[in-house]
Amino acid sequence: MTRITLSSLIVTALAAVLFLVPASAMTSPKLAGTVGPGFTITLKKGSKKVTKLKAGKYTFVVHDKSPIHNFTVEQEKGGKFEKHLTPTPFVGTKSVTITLKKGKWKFYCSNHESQMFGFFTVT
Ligand SMILES: [Cu+2]
Repeated sequence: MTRITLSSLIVTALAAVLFLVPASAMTSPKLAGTVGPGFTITLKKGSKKVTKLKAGKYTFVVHDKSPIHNFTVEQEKGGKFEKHLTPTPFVGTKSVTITLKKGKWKFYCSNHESQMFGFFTVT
């Protein structure tokens, strides 16, 4: 009887831990990235353009509206990180959670980097 109770407690505790992990990931603030359909790229939090953020986890919800563009995030100063959140032929919406560390960050389309880019600072 005691054994059954203990093991069921352990199972319950494990289940709680397993549920907590995705739950905490889902609570990270959302940033909305949009690229295309023209030669434009933006990153917003709510209705405001992102220029400064506190270090931490953020979920980038990227709306890629063109097969010729991609949405790439790179840490330029303070560390190394580079990731294509959406690849070039992809069209649609993707969510990617990234831990932003202190430094200067850039988001851009790697195919048209000289005209499609923006910066934000993480403090
Ligand atoms: Cu592009």
